[in-house]
Order: sequence, then C-alpha cells, then structure tokens
Amino acid sequence: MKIKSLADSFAYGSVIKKGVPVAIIGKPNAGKSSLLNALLNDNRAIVSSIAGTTRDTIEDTLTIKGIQFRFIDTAGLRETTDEIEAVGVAKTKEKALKAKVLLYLYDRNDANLNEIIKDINEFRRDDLILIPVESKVDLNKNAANEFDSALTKELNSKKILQPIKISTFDKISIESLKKFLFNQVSQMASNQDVIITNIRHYDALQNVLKAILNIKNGLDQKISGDLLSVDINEALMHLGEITGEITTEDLLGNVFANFCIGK
Ligand SMILES: Nc1nc2c(ncn2[C@@H]2O[C@H](COP(=O)(O)OP(=O)(O)O)[C@@H](O)[C@H]2O)c(=O)[nH]1
Ligand SMILES: [Mg+2]
Repeated sequence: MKIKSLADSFAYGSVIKKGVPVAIIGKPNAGKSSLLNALLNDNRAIVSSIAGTTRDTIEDTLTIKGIQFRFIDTAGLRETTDEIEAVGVAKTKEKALKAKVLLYLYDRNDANLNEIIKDINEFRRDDLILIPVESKVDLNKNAANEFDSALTKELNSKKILQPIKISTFDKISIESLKKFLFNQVSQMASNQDVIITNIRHYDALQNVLKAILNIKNGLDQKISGDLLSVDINEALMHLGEITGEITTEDLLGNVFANFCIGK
C-alpha cells in the first residue's frame, strides 16, 4: 500500500534516522574540528594548526535533550589549488546547502569582517538556522571594538542571530551552545517547520493507515455503509491534519484512487 510506504519513509526519514543536520563551517583553523570533538566529547576529527587539515567531511550524532543532531565537520572555506582539498571545499558547500543548522565559526583574533559578511550572505537561507560562532574566545585580548559593532549591525540588519562565544577549553561554553542549539531547533519545530511536520505527518499517516485498514476489513466483511463511514471520516480527518483541507465527500474518490484501497 502506498500509504504504508509513505508512512515508513517518514519513520525512517532522514531527520528521525540521521538527526538534525548541523554543518560546522568557516575558514581553515577557525576551530571547527575542535568544536566537533568538544561537542561529541571525543577525538573524532584531527585537530592541527595546519590550515587545510580537514579535507573530507566528518559526521557524528549526538542526542541533546531527546533531539538527535548530526554534526558535520567540514573542510575549511578557502580558495585552494590542492585538488583533494578543493573537492573537500565543494563538499562543504553541498553539506551547508542540505543542513538545517549552520554553525559559522570565526576566530575573532584572525578574522576578516568582509569575508565573514560575504560567507554569511552566501550561506543564509530562509529555512536555515544560521548561528555565527566566535571561537577561541580564550585568546581574545582586545576589548569589543569596531569589528564587533560592525558585525552586530550587519547581523541585525539581516535578522541573523548574534554570535555565540565559545572556547573549546571551556566546557561551560560548549554546554551553552548545546542548549542554544536545542532551543533553536525546538523553536523551529514548534513553528511547524519540516522536522515536527514530518513527525506529525508520520503520526497522522499512521492513523490514516489504521483507519484505511479498518475500511478494507469492513469492505471485505461487507459491513454497512454507516459503519464504514466512521472509519472513512477518521481517515479523512487524519489526512486533513496534513493537508488541512480534506473535508468534502468528493475527495473520497481521490482517497480511494490514490491510496489503493483493496490492493
Ligand atoms: N586557544 C584556542 N585554540 C583553539 C581552540 N579551538 C581550536 N584551537 C586551535 O586552533 C587550531 C585549529 O583547530 P582546528 O579545530 O583544527 O580548526 P579547523 O581547521 O577549523 O578544523 C588548533 O591548533 C587548535 O588547537 C580554542 O577554543 N582556543
Ligand atoms: Mg578541521
């Protein structure tokens, strides 16, 4: 039955199975691999002061307060003549496009404002939670300056979140980042974004499926139309939870045609 495979596809759908994709991007040496390791509390990715160390993407999952996240460490964004690294950078952009959340890392001690603004403008999308992350704050010696105010202004004007400050040497900052991520994603979910919609769709589809099986059994057993209509209405009601518009009788034909009752 089509509806069953549809429901199954949601059950095994990417978000549920693989976690909310969170891509960690930024210049080489911004501290991306260190952040991945700190989040996972594991030496998953190689960390070094040599720019271009991470060439391929590295992914791993972590559950934060019941939501599964899939963190993706990427090759640093830079022009490169190294063939393998260039493939890595292209892959970074691809991962960024598919991510639900982007952690854009920059090291304020080694940052170029125009570059950050250019990157942020390149990656921002309406359906993306873009979180600027200021890394290595343990190294910050300078007080807030024009860099900070210009970045704040730019982010505000684009309605992008203000930077979260972290140091991978400071566990508390990493825990705060995790909390922040959880809050952002659960907020997105309650705003009826894809994630919860999928879970709701999945639930609704399961209910539709149950009702349709009842209808099928009812038809097999030749029960009365009145009794059948209870299950038909049930199926329509749950379909309506997805489409918000299935209420009229003329859609019944559609339901029967599209959902292959009896097969
Ligand atoms: N002081 C300090 N150094 C850091 C921090 N995070 C990373 N580093 C160092 O920055 C360099 C680059 O880190 P890495 O995680 O490999 O950066 P990536 O190229 O963005 O993946 C390494 O020498 C790290 O030890 C931090 O929070 N504070
Ligand atoms: Mg790296």
